[in-house]
Amino acid sequence: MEEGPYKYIRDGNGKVSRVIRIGTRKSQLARVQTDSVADKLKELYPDVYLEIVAMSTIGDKILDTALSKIGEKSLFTKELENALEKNEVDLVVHSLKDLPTSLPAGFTIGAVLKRENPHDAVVLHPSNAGKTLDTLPEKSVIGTSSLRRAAQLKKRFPHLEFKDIRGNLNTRLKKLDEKDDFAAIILAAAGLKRMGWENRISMILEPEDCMYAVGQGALAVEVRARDVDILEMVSVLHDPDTVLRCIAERAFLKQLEGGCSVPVAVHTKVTDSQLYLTGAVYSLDGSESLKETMQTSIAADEQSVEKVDERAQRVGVTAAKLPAYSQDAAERLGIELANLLLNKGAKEILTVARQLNDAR
Ligand code: DPM
Repeated sequence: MEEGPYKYIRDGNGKVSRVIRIGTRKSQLARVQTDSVADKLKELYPDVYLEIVAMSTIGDKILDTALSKIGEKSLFTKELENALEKNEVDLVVHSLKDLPTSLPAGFTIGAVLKRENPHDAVVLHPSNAGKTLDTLPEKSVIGTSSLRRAAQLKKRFPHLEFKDIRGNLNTRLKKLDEKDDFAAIILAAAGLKRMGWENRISMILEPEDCMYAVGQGALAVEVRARDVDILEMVSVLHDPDTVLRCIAERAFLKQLEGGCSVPVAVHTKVTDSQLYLTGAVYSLDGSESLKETMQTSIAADEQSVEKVDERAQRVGVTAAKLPAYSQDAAERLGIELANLLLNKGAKEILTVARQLNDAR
């Protein structure tokens, strides 16, 4: 067998292959997401041996506190990164929106897969079938512990009340269906779809009502930044439009110094080589907000295709095969939009939101 930290397997003919180990959280959503990436890798690399290693994270263990209150940035990622660091696993599949805009040194996002529907969805208590957020009775309680969702929806639907709901998707649906605490809950459409629960979506929230979180709906593959073999292997999973949209969104959030505990929302689209980014910040009750849109060309000039720095990271993402020009343009767009909002007072709104949330 070969030396080194990796795991190898010898088949019946004596051929030695490296085993690629994929780390995942134990929740059903994490497993489904990891399996979908494993299936794609298996298809692309039929000779590779894949092994899935499941573990619990702090975020899975603390179920009674709102995410935004825990104040630990790498809630769902730390244990998995420790395993990556120790070569116990070679790649980890995450929801991109759970990954901080700056990863700890030594790690990078080696692939961002094609985005699912990034919007939020309403799931009604069975007794409210046929209703919408507009027609739910006065003071109906909506479950979400996302400050972003609550801020936008409070403003738009002032007759509703918002309360925290925690736990993984299975737990939340159970809390909704088996008790009478909530009239409806708000969840990402992407997660519901991946769980096979699309039939529970009663409405998808349009950007006018609720814009989505940075990176929402996209899967990310995190790897050791120095592991060029694995980086090369997973890089084919990158979806170019999704990568550019998410670089712009993450650059926006990073420049605002926001995390998962501030009410920041985005909307992006790519058409005719133009990348559009709408970004917004909100006070906790949504009464104050700042929202702007900017666009940039992401068309890479064939004549001037620069030499790509294979190791370059932008907001944690390594995409060596995508034109550096396009990635730089996307990153600049996010930074410039954030600067525009900061000039209009975004910092004050977010500082107050953070203080009020800490005092809750
Ligand atoms: C983050 C937030 C939430 C998750 C905050 C936000 C939702 C928390 C809540 C950063 N991570 O969205 O404003 O509703 O209390 C999470 C989900 C998914 C990834 C579940 C969901 C699945 C969808 C995806 C939790 N992380 O948002 O319904 O892949 O984007």
